[in-house]
Amino acid sequence: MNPHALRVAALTVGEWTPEQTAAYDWLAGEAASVEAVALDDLSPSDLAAYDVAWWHRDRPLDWEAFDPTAAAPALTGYLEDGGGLLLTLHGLSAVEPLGIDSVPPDAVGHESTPAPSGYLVKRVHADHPVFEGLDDAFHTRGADTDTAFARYESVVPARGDILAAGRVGDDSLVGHKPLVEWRVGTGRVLGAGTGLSFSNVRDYACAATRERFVLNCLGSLAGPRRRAFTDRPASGEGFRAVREKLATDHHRPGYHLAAPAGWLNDPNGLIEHEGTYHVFYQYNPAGPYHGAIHWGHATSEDLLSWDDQPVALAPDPEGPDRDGCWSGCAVHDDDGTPTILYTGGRHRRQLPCLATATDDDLSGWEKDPRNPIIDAAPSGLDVLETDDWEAEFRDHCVWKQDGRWYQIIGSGLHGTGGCALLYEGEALDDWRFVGVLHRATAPDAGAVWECPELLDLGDAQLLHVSNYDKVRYFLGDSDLDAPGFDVHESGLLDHGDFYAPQSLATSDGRHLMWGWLPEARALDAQWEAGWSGLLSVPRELTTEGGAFVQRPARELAALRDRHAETGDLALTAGSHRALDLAGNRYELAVELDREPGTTLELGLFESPAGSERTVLRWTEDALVVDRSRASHDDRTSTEEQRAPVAGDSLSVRVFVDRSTVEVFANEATCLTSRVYPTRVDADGVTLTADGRVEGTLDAWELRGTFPAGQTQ
Ligand code: DQQ
Repeated sequence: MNPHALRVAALTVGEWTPEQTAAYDWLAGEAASVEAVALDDLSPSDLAAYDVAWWHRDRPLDWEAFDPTAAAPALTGYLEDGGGLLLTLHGLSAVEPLGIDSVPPDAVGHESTPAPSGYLVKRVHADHPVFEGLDDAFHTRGADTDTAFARYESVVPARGDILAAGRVGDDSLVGHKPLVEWRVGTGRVLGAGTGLSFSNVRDYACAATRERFVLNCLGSLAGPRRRAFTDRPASGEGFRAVREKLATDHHRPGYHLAAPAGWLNDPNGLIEHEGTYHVFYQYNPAGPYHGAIHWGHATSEDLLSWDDQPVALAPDPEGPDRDGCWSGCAVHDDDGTPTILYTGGRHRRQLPCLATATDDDLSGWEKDPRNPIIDAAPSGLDVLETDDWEAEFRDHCVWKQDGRWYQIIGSGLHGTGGCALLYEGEALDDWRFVGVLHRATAPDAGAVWECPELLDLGDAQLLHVSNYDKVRYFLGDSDLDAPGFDVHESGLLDHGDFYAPQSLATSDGRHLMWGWLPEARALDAQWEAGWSGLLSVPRELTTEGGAFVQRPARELAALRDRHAETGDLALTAGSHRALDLAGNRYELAVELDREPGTTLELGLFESPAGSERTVLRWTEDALVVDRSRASHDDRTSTEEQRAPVAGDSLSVRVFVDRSTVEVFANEATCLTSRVYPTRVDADGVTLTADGRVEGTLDAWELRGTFPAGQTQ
């Protein structure tokens, strides 16, 4: 709306401060009218004559002294009828007492920064009118300017959209959440908690940006052209709108599960319930970085197409999970009710918490009022204490055996390294520590074991743990009475970008595993992309003839679309073959024999001139992913990845999906890689060899499985 036509109610409690006087006086020179309206005894009709209300407050409000009983319903009524409210600096703290959000900002005070400060725009909100005419990162306040502030840091609002993070100089403060938008009826509330001083101005470039930004806020709140978009949707249509925002990104996966936007890490709570598969995942709605962890949720009938569901678990500002709902699992309890056991984080404690499903869609979860259900890490053990945590003690794998419940929890022991702690119980809320099921022995086993999981594969049991770097597996037999794990074989589940996997026990008796495929690019590249992390394709885990087998889940065959290549493959020294594939969404299946001493190269993500190219190389004793020329973007990893393979015969399946490559060699050795060619046309695939290679080759283009957010 034209700022010069704005009629603004300047909200106030008591006398205007010099800062309020400066702000409202400035606005009086820009808008049609600015009139003081006292909040103390506001009545519903008081705001009817205004296009927008602004509460700029540079002093903390004493809610003991100010009773919002009149103001709250009057403001709510005004908003529900389409009004607009801007809350700046400490005004942002009013969202809770005014009934706009149950979670108020947790960081309030005064600050001054050594460099200019302001806001860093969140990708999915880049087209929001508050950012009209502004850069993706903009400074509203000069260096060394003491100003009041209020923002969300450790917590996130329960329902507001976070539009931007913080910025100081060239540093991105992604964990700061100073700019939030709420919908109330047809009205809107904007909270802008930092970098807005009108009385203490020394940097005039910042002042001009600040004025533009505040006028944008007021104009967009007042105008009739309200943006319907939210990145915290509750319906399929809402999720589609979020995915559409990222649709032009040629690195977004087409058949892998990524969050609608924002951050995803570990898969959690995998469960089949009444014929539907449920995948939950560690999710941050505030942006594409790890923080304020919620449980995202997606469902599938076929393990291929996923439907986004509303967030299942959110941190409770009053609860033991205030700082995050960390990893855990889901089981059917003794009555058949789906139940989640997860790790709640608060300050320096991480402890087990329970939640029970309240519906069969698994969309409603009731947290147990007795949480945490285990009060502390076992006292008789020297459990590792770190700067962050009183005890490293998290992540859960729960199962029932011979009428008793068991669980293992990830931990670490001082001086020894990672371990999996065994508990047993009569019920899911009643646990007794039994002992250490298994602990690190090799020096590279890691200081802490995260996300331990124990699976019964029939011939043997599989214990796997994530050791901050890789996922180490042990094949053997567990003893749950005199706790221990007899290891027959051990290794890595994957030699590349694959972490914190979890498995689903399907009703047809299979173990399907998904891992988190983290980004292999810098945090600012992730912020720009607007999303981070995806889940692997599901892997079927078995033992055959005593050997551990990992192969792509059989369901994946249904993704095959155009059968682009089939038949014999014969290469000789120096020969070169380009495959008939395009679009970086495909599967290759190759069976090969080679003349000893031959190296074979599979070129992936090749640009037309070859300046960008990722190479999967079969060397004498390994499969190697060479990313040294994978991307012109120097914020992406060039690290070489290597998985051992022996002999001169190789059976390999490769799944490529836009920025991922997953290699299954000889149904046992996996190598997952993230790559980010800058060019959309970097989709060439070639084979070259320096000796004789013979075999068969099949290649299929794969269909995408998300209804929206697809680059075609
Ligand atoms: N991720 C979770 C933790 C777990 C780690 C936090 C592994 O529970 O230990 O997001 O990636």
